Amino acid sequence: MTYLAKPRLRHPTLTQNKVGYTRRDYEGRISTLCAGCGHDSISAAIIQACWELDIEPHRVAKLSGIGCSSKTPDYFLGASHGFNTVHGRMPSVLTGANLANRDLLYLGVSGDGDSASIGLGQFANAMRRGVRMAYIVENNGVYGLTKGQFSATADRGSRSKKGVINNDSPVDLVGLALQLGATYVARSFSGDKEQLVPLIKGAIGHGGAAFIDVISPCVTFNNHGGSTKSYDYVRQHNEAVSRIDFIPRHSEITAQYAPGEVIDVQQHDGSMLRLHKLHTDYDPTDRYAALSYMNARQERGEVVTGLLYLDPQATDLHLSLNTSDAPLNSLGPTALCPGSKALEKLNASLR
Ligand SMILES: Cc1ncc(C[n+]2csc(CCOP(=O)(O)OP(=O)(O)O)c2C)c(N)n1
Ligand code: SF4
Ligand SMILES: [Mg+2]
Repeated sequence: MTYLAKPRLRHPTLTQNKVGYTRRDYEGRISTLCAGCGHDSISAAIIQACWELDIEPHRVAKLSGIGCSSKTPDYFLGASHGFNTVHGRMPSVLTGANLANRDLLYLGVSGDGDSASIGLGQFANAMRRGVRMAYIVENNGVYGLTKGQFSATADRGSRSKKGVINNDSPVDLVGLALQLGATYVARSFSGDKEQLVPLIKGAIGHGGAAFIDVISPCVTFNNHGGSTKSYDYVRQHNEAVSRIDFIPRHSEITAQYAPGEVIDVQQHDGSMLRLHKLHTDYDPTDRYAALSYMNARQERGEVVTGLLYLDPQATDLHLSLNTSDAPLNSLGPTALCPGSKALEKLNASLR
């Protein structure tokens, strides 16, 4: 048996959100991952974020590749659309689905092997083209599913469980996302739900390519001394540059702050992100300053977390391609096939 269904029995007094669902309605099957795996905490954060956002589960499409991380969509949002694609190919399948139906909210779930090794080209192009989605990489520095080989995000000098030293330079997905044009870039830690839940909410409400790199320790293959993706290492080196409050649409904003202390950004869906700067020298609206700050801190072994970059004017692929507002499956024959006269006109324009 490869999965375990959850019993449907639920307590009648469970709190419901504004659309009438309990938190249980956002869960999936029982996880078969190793006990203590960071990925399960990320699933819990996604469940929490979607429940608090009052999202109707059928409005979400969750897509993933292959890996322990890519298995996780089975463990949350059991009533949503889902597509477990081929290893490293989630971004292109998600792009196609998104172009066919922009009404859904897209969650791309991937691993460091899935996105930084085999799927690096796919990751890069999804970021570059501004595909609207919340792209979450559950980053443990190893290929967990195939028994713990170093992945492309493993830091140079880090040590495997068997004592092998990694001599290769790491791929920094956050740095790449910044360079390639992602308009919402964050890093978090699976052990910090307080930070992760608002970051996921912000990514879901964002109007373009939103990327979150979540350090997510693999307890079975990469949680020892010498690993830079272990619980201990990340707890000791975690340096948060910002804290965000997610303010839902139509909520009253009451607290006042001194100028420079917070940055308020209106999101695509009408919600507001209030960014509290924890480091005064960090500017999350300047892509290149953010990149150089991150590089400098990374050199010192720090794991910089928080909302690292946000473009308040984000746009997405639909805008640049001028696509139909309505999902393709809702278009009638006349819209889909405008007839021979329209075809002649189009051909003439291309001669
Ligand atoms: C085309 C292809 N190549 C290789 C594999 C074998 N494979 C399965 S999962 C995986 C790596 C998964 O690593 P990651 O994405 O980091 O996920 P994790 O298990 O660590 O969460 C590999 C190499 C595969 N399934 N398909
Ligand atoms: S092998 Fe690692 S990544 Fe996979 S479920 Fe176990 S702890 Fe998680
Ligand atoms: Mg991995």
